[in-house]
Parts: sequence; structure tokens; C-alpha cells
Amino acid sequence: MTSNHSLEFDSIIVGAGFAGLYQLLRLRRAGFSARVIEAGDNVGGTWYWNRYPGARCDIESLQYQYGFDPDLAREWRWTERYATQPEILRYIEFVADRYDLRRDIQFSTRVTAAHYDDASARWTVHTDRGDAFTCRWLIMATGCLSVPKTPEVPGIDAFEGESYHTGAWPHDGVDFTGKRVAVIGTGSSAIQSIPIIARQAEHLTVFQRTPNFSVPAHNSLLDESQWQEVAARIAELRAEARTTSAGILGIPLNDVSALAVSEEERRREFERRWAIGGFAIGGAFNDIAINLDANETAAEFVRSKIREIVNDPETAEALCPRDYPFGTKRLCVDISYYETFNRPNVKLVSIRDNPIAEITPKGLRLQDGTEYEFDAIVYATGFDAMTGALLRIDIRGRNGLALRDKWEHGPRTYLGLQVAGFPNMFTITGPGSPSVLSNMIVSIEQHVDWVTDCLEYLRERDLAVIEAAPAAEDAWVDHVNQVADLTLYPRANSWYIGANVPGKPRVFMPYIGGVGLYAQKCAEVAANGYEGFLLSPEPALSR
Ligand code: N01
Repeated sequence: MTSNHSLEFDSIIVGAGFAGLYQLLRLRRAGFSARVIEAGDNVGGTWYWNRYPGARCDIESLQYQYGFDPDLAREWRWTERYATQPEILRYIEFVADRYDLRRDIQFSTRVTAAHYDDASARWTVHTDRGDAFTCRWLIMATGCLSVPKTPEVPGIDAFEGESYHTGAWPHDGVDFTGKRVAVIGTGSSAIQSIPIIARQAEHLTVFQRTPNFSVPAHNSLLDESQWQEVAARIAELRAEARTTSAGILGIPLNDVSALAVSEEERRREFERRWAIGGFAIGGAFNDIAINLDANETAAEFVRSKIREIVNDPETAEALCPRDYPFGTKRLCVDISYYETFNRPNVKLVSIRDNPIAEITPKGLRLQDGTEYEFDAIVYATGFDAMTGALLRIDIRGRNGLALRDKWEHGPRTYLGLQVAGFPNMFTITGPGSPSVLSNMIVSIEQHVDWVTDCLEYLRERDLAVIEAAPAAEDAWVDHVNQVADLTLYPRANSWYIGANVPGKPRVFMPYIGGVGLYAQKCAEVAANGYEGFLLSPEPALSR
């Protein structure tokens, strides 16, 4: 179906994931007209697309849920400590129905362009179905990890077997029974899917360029009393989460240097947190993220665990990360990942010094000429993160300035919320905000609340334009870089700095100063009349 109409809204929201849905609800309740444009044929965003086997959230389900409505928290009963993708998707669909959101969402429609018109201070938003919507406020809720990245090796289209990307998995699932399968990549998606694929496939070969640090999830069924306690106190807990560094509760920081304690004490602390599972290990000592020697103690602890779990010493060594500090690539949380390499039908192939040269019709060939044959190849090769979803849309701001040109050397924003030269456009969890370094839902709610409050403020004062001031943007970008440079994070070739996409500018994209400090800064900016933003009335009124 195509549509050729011009429709006017106060706001167009791009994306119907957690961010787009909550933004729609808030705007509707505040009396703004809004339409959501979504490429998928249903709600869910990242949880709609990432249906690979084993997909689940690495933040505990009681914290990875909306916190804005205590009734909602009481109505939805999570079943496991870490929710599976199907359960999270059911939750998002439940939310969409509960608040009757679907009537304002246009599905199966991709936004192709968005152009700002100075004279009217409005955006025109074009879609692949021929729509041309106009709006005053353009809200990009396009997600940070929503553009799948396939390796740039020749021959991908020539493969005669089945090919899959974890980030765009078939909705009907895939049966690997009796098949020879390759998984390329060893990031979070691979680490979750490998144990499940290994159980199904006749044989699984894992191609690893960089080993990752992974910690056990220790998943379990959710305790009724735990669930009830959170359901009863959700608002209070969410407010508290917003004051923490990662938007996650229950990870107390042991405020001691890893180098100030004895080896036994250090090991005890790491063991204690390993037994808790998930990101608990991140708070073991106060200098793991900033001091290379302290960091090495955590890295070596995880390596010792890998050696304990994996029977074959050569495979264990190959799985041990060595050339970047612990935690500076996203820490993975797994269910039996390392154990999977003890299966007789699983083989690890390190391609660090011998990369994939070509995908062949029957499988793949490495640079040294070794050939492999497969029935199926799974690309668990990640995403064009943080900027990919924004830059694939032809976004043009004031005087036709293209966002692609403005961000030629990397993303620049003020608070991760706005871009100078692009008035009235907001980026939910955009680069320059804590986003991917935090519990995304906490950061999404904080941004959506801020944007909604901002639009109400402007409406009350008959203001029609808000734009990041260039000086404020420059200062914020400097600050984001300075804080990142205080840590070990920029030392890793991670997707946080765009290293996984050849040619992408190497800039540390998220803000690492912490959710608490960041939220406080955003609140202060608002309290000071949107300090650092330029506000102006309706263009016609100002003449
Ligand atoms: O992607 P990744 P992901 N040849 O970029 C390798 C979130 N997430 O989809 O490290 C060979 O982490 C690449 O190697 P290298 C989470 O934030 C959350 O796994 O670049 N290999 C790497 O091993 C996560 O961090 C959840 O050297 C190639 C892998 O592919 C983010 O999404 C679950 C290659 C890509 O790993 C992304 O995770 C899943 C090539 N040409 C994801 N190109 C949970 O909540 C890339 N690789 C649990």
C-alpha cells in the first residue's frame, strides 16, 4: 500500500521501540498531536528485529521495564531474572495495546528524508511510501543499535547456503538441525546464540576476530516476592536508578582500589561478584575502568575462569582477551558460552591474523587459503552503532545543511539531545548521552521526559524554535571527550568508537560521565531556561 498525502502534526516520532512508544504517550497526554513512523510491521524496535536464538536482555527484567506507571508494573509479571526476547516483545506489545498507541503509528514505513524549512520552522518528513508529513518537532527514536553491519568481504551474495544476520533474524525462526553452521563474530549476539545453535547444529564453527570478556548471567526463574517488591516501588526505584552511574540498581561499588588489597582479598571479591552474575563484577573495585594495572586484575580473573571452564588449553587461550582492557568493549553476559567450546561438535577458529578473504558459494576461505564448507552462515557482526540509523536518513537542517556533512568527522551534539544547525530535532539517547553505557530504558525515560517538558515550556511561552547553540555544543563535545579520555575505554577497538565500521570516524560516541551526573546537568539546563539552547518565537510572529 502506498499513500500520497501531506499531513501535519505537532510532532513526528521516528521509531516504535521503547523510546518512540513512550514519547508518543507523553506527547499525547500533553496535548500534542503526534505520529510515529516505524519500518517494521509491529512495535518493538531492537526487540522486534533481534530474534536470534538465545536473545535476551543483559539487564535484569525488573530493571529493564518502564518505570513511569506503577499500574503497568503491577500488571506485567516477568518470569525470569533476564527476560528473553519473545517475552520483552510481548511486553512492548502489551504496552502498545494498554495505552492504545497503535492508532498513531504508521507501520511498514521507512523515513527516507527529513528537511527543515527555516521560513516556517517546520520539518517535512518523507517516507518510502510517498508520504510527506510536516511537523514542528522531529523526534528521532531510531535506536542506537538498529542498523545491522555485514562484513565487507567479497562473495557474500554468492553463498549458496542460508545466510542470517543476528540483527535481522527471520520471524519464523531457523532450524539448524543436521546442518554445518558458521557463526562469524563473538560479541553479545554471538555469545548468546552460539550455545543454542551448538545444541541444534550437526557442527558449529565459530570465527573469532577478537575474543570478548563474558561473565555468567546465572539466570533463574524470578522470585515472586522480588517481583512484588519492585512492582510496588517502581517509581521510587526508577528515580533512584536515575541517580546511579549506569541506571542500574543493586551493583554497589566497592570503593577501594583493586591494587590496595591483597591478592586473596581481590580474588574473593571477584569470586563473590562472579557468583552473583551479570554486571556485578564491574563494581568490584573503584579503579577498574581508569587504571590499567587495576583493570588487568579483573581481566586476569576472567581469563582464569575461561581456563577453568574450557577443557582444551589451546581453545581456552584463544578465548582469552588480551589486547584491550577489561570492560572497554561491552561486557557480555552469557549462559554457558565458554562451556559450549567443550562440545565435540564446536570448533573455534581465530581469524585475528588470518582474516576471512572471501565468502565462497560453498562456505568461506581464509587469507591463508584454508577453505570451509557450510550449510548456513550466521553473521553476528554487529551494527553501525549510534549514528547509523540517523545518517541513513537524508536529514537536512538550516540552510540545507546535511547531517552527514555536519558529522563527517564524528557526531556532535549538545547533551546528546540536539544538534546545532538542526532546530526542533531531538535525538532520543543520541550520541553524547549515556545511552548504550546505561540501562537504556532509564535513559530513554529521562530523555523523553526532558523533551516533553521542554515542548510544554516552549508552548507556554509561544516559542516555536529550539536549537542547540554552537558554543554549547562545542563545550559539550569537549567535555564528552575529556571524560572519555580519563578512562580506559578509548583504548579498545570497539563499536563505541566506530572501530567496527571501516571508514567511520573514530570518536568515542556515548557520554561516560554517568546517568546521575548527566540527568542532573539536563535538569539544571532546563531549570535555567534551557541554557545553551537558542529559543525563538514563530518566524511569522517575529517579523
Ligand atoms: O555486535 P558486536 P553484537 N570479520 O559489534 C565481529 C547490544 N546487545 O551484535 O570485535 C570478522 O559487539 C566483531 O569482531 P571485532 C550490546 O550493547 C545487547 O554482538 O570487531 N569478525 C565482533 O566479535 C552489544 O555490545 C544484547 O574484532 C567481524 C562481532 O563481529 C551490541 O548490541 C545482546 C567482522 C560483532 O560484535 C552489539 O552486539 C546483543 C569481520 N569483518 C547485543 N566484523 C543484550 O542485551 C565484525 N566482526 C544481551
